[in-house]
Amino acid sequence: MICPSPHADPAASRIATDDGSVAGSSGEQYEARLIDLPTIDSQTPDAIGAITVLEAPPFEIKRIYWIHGAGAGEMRGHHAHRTLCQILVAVSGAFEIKAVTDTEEIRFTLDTPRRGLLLGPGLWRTICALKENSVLMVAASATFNEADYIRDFDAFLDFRKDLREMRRNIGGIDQR
Ligand code: T46
Repeated sequence: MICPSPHADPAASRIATDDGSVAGSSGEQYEARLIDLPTIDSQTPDAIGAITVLEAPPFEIKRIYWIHGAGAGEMRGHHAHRTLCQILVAVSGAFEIKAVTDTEEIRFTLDTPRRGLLLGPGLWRTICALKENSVLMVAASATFNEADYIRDFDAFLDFRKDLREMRRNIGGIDQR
């Protein structure tokens, strides 16, 4: 299943490594990384399946929602968030997530409930279901607020530019 790219792929497009490290080719660090979630597999013949735990995430969870009912190849997202942090988990099926900056696109595949994708603010994202009836659970740092969305790609590029300038102005402490 190939998910269509919402924008022309930036030249530096790359696929996230399995350990989730996502330093871009420009050296920029993104708040987008895969995290292995502790999983307890059944140890006895009478127990079923496994339990995966999302515990003490790096932000306080204010909202949990799940995306379901998408057909294979169908896409959502096409926006960025100004401040929202999220952890995405494909609790069933599989998704491709693209996180886009002004210079790069990083692709993640979520195909196990044992792993989550931590997505910070300031990243344009698209999500694409890779299988029919996949379910994506999202834990978010804030309640729903439309004002936190950037839904226009040019406005997103302006936002990234401002962010970059702000970071430069604070003395290069944070080079992300
Ligand atoms: C994201 C990707 C991964 C609400 O009223 N409350 C909610 O909590 C949510 C999440 C959505 N909505 C409404 C707002 C829109 O009218 O539902 C409609 C679709 O929401 P959104 O544009 O956020 O849907 P997606 O699937 O494009 O994006 C979602 C997340 O919202 C978003 O933060 O990063 O999944």
